[in-house]
Amino acid sequence: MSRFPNNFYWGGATAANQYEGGWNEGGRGLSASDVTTGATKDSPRMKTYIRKDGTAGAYSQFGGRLPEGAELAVVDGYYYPNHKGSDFYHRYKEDIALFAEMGFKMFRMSIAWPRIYPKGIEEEPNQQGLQFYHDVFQELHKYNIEPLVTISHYDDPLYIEQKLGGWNNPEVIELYEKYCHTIFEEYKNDVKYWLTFNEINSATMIANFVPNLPKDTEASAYQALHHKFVASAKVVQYAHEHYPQFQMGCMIAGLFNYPLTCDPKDVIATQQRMQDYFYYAGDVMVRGYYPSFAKKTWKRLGIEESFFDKDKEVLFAGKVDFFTYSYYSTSCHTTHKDAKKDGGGNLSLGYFNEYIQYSDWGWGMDPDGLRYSLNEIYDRYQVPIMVVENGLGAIDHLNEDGTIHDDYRIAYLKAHVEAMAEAIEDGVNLIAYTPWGCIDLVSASTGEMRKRYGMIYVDLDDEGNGSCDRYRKDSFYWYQKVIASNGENLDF
Ligand code: BGP
Repeated sequence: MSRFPNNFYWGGATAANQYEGGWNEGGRGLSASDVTTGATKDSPRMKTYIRKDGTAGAYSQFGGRLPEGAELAVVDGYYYPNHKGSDFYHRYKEDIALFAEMGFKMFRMSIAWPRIYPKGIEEEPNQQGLQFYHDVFQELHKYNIEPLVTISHYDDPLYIEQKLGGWNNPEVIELYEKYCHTIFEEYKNDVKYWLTFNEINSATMIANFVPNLPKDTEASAYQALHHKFVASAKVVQYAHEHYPQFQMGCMIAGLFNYPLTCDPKDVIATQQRMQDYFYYAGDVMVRGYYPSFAKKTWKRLGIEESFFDKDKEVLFAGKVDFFTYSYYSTSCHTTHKDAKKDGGGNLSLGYFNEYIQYSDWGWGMDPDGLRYSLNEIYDRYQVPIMVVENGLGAIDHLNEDGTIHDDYRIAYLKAHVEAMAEAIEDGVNLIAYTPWGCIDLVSASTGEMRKRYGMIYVDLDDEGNGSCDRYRKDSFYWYQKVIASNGENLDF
């Protein structure tokens, strides 16, 4: 008998900005990822712009600034990997057939807001954009694959970010509501599971990414985050009222931390870090109110409590139905200044853990941490959980005969599937597993193609060269067996 429930959703996850492509087709508008260049793990991605005098330039997305009067723009001479992604826009039928061949029960994808409302402000939605996702959902249903749709995954319309001041402007809440009302009505018969924002808590980690971040920049990130919480709560409430068949979820970046030592100071520092980075957002979205420790953060940042309190009722009325998170790695935290830092990467910003292995991109690989985090989350929230991202970013080699032997990826995934089975035995109500980048796609942190997560290989390199053809990796056949046995046959 399987340790996974019978109706467990096995699947895979993607996001439009990294996978879909077709950036200037079908009436789609621009998003910030369209003006973001490729990079490597050691050099930051850049955003490109045109100055008032017509000259072009670029600044680092970690701490750089747009010069006065300049406008973000696509500039000749730069390469933008997200423009093409993995070309799902033209190849969705082929890809969905491959997902079906693996036995997927669920497919996580996102809708690109600028494909529906190119600038975010239009009165009427873009019909071609609406039609594209109808076609995709139809194709998924042909194979009985349940879509799990992220409404906003790193691709708000550029116009909103650039001309309206982004999420710091409370008017954006209404634009987001309009977008949601449109897609809810349009896809009410196609989509049951929705996630309002991808990794909404990443704003709370901003001080970690940007060295010497000014306090007012951090404060404004928390204010923008509050507007996202309000927007999410409003559309969750709206969905519950109008579409009782919908299940609405949150999506939190799962950076779990351990105390580096048993020094009680490390334990407390780690607890505070988990509160700030993880539970701050989870509590608002699942419990419907800010946790008690939030006040300390607001005070430190000099934001009046009334800024948050005024929306108390809205937040409480828009509690989500289920909890989802991304889980790749864990990190350690300490107050001991001489401790060794861990590998880096876009989420791994803590201290080195000698008990776990690290990937080529410096992400700690820790399947036990998945079991631990599932238990922690379920104890706290008591709602169904989905692990909607997990996986190993690694370099793969395409052999002449079209095979890809990715036993390292199988080992990673196998250990994490085992950890989930253990968590279910611990009593956790886990209902879905959609590993990240089930098909190779552009890395969010580095813009690389060579950092591959997929069970399906996409023949494209970091400069966009290649046939873009798809190949089944060894992990494809392994995952097929896992799904067919409902998580019992993990051999390879
Ligand atoms: C998460 C994002 C994804 C995805 C993943 C892997 O933070 O939600 O969009 O990209 O991380 O990260 P990366 O692509 O940087 O390896």
